[in-house]
Amino acid sequence: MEVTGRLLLVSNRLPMTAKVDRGHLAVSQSTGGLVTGLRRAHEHMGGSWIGWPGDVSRMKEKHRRELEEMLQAGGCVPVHLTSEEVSLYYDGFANGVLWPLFHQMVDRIPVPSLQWDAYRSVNEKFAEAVVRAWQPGDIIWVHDYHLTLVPGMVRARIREATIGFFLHIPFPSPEIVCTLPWCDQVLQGMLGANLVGFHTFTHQSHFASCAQRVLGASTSKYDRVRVDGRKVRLGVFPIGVDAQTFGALASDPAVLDEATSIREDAHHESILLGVDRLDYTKGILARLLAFERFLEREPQWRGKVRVVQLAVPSRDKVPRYRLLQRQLNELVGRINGSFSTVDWVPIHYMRRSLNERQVAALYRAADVMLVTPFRDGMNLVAKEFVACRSDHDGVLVLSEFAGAAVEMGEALQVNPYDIETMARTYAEALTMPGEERRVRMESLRHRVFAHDVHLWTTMFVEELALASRKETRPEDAMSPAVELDALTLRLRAAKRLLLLLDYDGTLVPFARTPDVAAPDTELRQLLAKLAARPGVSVHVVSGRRRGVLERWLGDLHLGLHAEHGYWWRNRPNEPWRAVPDVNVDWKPDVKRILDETAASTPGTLVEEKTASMAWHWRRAEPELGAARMESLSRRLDDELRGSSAEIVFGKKMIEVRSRGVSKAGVLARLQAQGIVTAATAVVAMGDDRTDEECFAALPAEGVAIGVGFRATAARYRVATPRAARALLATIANTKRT
Ligand code: ADQ
Repeated sequence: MEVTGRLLLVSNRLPMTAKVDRGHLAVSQSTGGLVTGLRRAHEHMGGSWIGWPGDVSRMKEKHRRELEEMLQAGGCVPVHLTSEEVSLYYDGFANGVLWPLFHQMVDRIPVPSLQWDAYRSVNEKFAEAVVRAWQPGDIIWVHDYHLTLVPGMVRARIREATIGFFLHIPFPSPEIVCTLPWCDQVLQGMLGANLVGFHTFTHQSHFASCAQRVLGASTSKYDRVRVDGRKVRLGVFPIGVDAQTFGALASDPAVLDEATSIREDAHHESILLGVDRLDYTKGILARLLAFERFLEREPQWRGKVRVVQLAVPSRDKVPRYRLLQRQLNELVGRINGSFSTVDWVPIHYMRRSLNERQVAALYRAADVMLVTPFRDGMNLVAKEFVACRSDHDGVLVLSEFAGAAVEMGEALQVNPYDIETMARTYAEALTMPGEERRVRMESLRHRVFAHDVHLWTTMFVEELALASRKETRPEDAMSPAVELDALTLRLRAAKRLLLLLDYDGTLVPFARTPDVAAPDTELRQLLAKLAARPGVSVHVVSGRRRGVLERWLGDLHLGLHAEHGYWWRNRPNEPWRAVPDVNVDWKPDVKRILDETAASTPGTLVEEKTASMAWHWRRAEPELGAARMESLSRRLDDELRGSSAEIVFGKKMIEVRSRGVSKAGVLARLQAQGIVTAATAVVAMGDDRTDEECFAALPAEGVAIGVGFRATAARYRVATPRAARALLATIANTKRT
């Protein structure tokens, strides 16, 4: 698909790093797979790259100006951060809280709210920069956990923007994410996008469950979330590496020479290689403990194998990273201390960054690549290693908890928490026959080259363009204001007007439990005002019990119809009357079934009424509630075959009611009572299936108004109870013409 429009990339860091060297400004391009992939899209599609250029506070004014010009020439828009912001937002919240939490390490809660405040305000800064740079037709692509709030903030300002968000790290299960006090805001922020991308389906499905539980969003097939009337697509986009570039690098004679000299320096011992950012999620300590165990188990390998561990220091302002550095030094010292001989040192630990050529040479020199994170979004090292092995040799040992494990089934997969098995796997890798190594590596290479970072970028951007085109925006789906204006004009002209109003979901939003949705003062005043208008009669038609309606609305001049019209009274102080001759023999059996279901589904409850019974699952765990609803409806179908009751599906509830009682019956009754005549303009307003029955029974000139986002036969639609009230208010407030 051809995607047109500029690309606005948004990431914490810009792809350029600036420093002043001997009085001159030096700007270097960042390398690395992700940047390479995004840079190509950036150049191809045009647009801007928005991000932090690093600390410029100590730069002279002239260097700063020079930098701004260079950034501008490279299509970059800087977001400058103070050192306090960097400390609280970047080191504090993003790397000190979200990073461990999303990698399932829940030990940073409670969190100082100062850090959260800084995170919010820095996200605000980024969002403002995006809004300033945005032009109609642009595609905005926000990256990673530093900027989860940006999509929502941009959406709030530019409703029609096309926004994508990609999470490069795992998204953990709801139990873990929910420990974050601001979890709802993080979710809302990410859901500001049209498309939210993850490396694996597990991350995606965790996110969907979380949106259901925390925000009450509805999801379907885990790849669509509906929230605030918007549809957000979720998708799995496993990132790749720039395989061609790595492949070419690893076949470069100079790189191959370097690989040869690495092997010679290693006295042709077998090499187990680790290449990581120095991060506690990467499992470096456990990897070395397993090596120690391997040397204990397999003494014949002593003197014949070494671990080369390259680790680039990272985030060393965060205390936990400094602790890891200390632990690693100690562990390497201990293992080397106990096993080294005069001419053999088991672990060669390099705490530094190497350039891509040097890393490629190491990949070529290694016999076994150890990629053993405790948790990792994807892990690019595993793919870079494979891309470099044009000799079709080398064994990859890969943690089953890296996102890469899903795609790299031919690797020897390990559980990094299981030291003993890891040690055995090292032995297996070192003794794997050449033919098996070749077969596994060829399959891995096929995939790594086919699914490279460029394909990843293209697929995400295309899917994003599609998702934003498909999203039915609330203002598109709902009745346009001009139509609603014309409608109110018409209703105002009617001599007699009957309003049949549903309550829950129509006049008030759904509450956590049915009992707490009492009308607020604004609603009571609105209903009173409507009912006071000459020629207007207002009837509330609800599935609720009559006692509740009487308590909440009984003093107003309204007609009330409870239990979908089974109980009714047209005026205050009139006695309630019931529809005669309704058979309720089915109730004891249905009650037993509903009670059993409620007992085995925590968070659900049974509501018993005179001629109906409902099972509510709004507060259940969403997946369990939905599954139980399906089995319950099958059970009830069997039970009620040929009986005098029927099943009605409401929102997060199933109701069984006696046949012959429905909201359509209310209208028929009012007609029979002469309250509705041919001259009456009838308006029915409602949000669920029971209201559809009433819509269907309206006279030809009747007006149906659907509330909310769902399929409806209503001619008019408004998005929320708030919008429904606004419409009623225009009828109540305006003078009759
Ligand atoms: P990272 O956690 O940074 O990325 P990873 O995917 O392994 O992890 O990428 C690390 C990169 O740094 C690789 O390109 C590697 O070559 C390079 N590197 C590591 N050590 C180095 C060293 N000593 N010298 C030079 N280069 C070194 C996050 C997520 C990952 C996800 C990526 C991309 O945590 O899970 O794969 O984003 O989405």
